[in-house]
Amino acid sequence: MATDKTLVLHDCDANSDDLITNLVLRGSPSLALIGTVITNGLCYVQDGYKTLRAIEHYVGSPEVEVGLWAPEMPNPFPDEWRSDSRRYTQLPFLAQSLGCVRKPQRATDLVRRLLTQANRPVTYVATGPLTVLAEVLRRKPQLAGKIRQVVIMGGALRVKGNVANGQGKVTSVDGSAEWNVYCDPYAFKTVLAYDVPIRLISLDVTNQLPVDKELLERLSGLGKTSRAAHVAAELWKIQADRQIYLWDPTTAMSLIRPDLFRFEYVDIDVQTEGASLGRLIERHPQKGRLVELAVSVDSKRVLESLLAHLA
Ligand SMILES: [Ca+2]
Repeated sequence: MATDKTLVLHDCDANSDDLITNLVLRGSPSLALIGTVITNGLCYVQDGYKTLRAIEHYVGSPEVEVGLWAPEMPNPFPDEWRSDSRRYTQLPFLAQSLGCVRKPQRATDLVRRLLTQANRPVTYVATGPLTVLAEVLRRKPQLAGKIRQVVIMGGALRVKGNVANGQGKVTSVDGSAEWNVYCDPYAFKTVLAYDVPIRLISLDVTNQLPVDKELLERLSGLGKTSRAAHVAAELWKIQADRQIYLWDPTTAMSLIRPDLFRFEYVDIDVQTEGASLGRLIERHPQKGRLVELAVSVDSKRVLESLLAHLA
């Protein structure tokens, strides 16, 4: 493996944008994806695993090591959204590839081993709840030294959140939290306590990047010659009736094209109780945990670059 490539571990929850992000991370010449973790966030983990393997086979990508986190989350995503992962397994073009599924590993075992074995620090791209990373660091804090940066899709700092009453089992929230953090705010809090550089791609920037009709049409066009673009178009078509954004792909693009983002260093904390459970709060300098927050994005160029990666 070329030593100039950034080693990447992708910790995801296998919804459409995670699976597309996984393809982008695999395809980027500057990155080397060493493993993938799937948690029971915005998916049912076994369905998510099957789909990830089927996509891998369909696009002809080399197998990566995959670990699963099967326990339920403290604040699960709505079943209605998680059921999308069942619908992906029924996509006709993936039917043949679904036969190629091997037994997965345990997420925490995989992350621990990959970080231990890595010959240089690893970039940990988290596009779901931080449950697995929190668990790994709690048990083996010295592994923090093997992490170059944790790049997280999560939070809403200067905009409102996307967790609302009436979504699944959610009641009594004030709408300030973002789903990935809300799903396991305790894990997020735990990760903040370790000495690892953190980059946050929050709703503050992903709100500028909706998955709209024009994007789907362009992907469908590219899908005539690119299997990766075909996968992206077909996965997102399943969610065409919901307002979704390029949450996770934007997070990957912040790694591949950081020049298209403007970052600020801010001190943050996370609420772990009450109606603002999972909300991220900015603190006065040195009163919170310093993170690198993306505060603006060149959304047009991020979109073009993403499409180029999928073409
Ligand atoms: Ca996700």
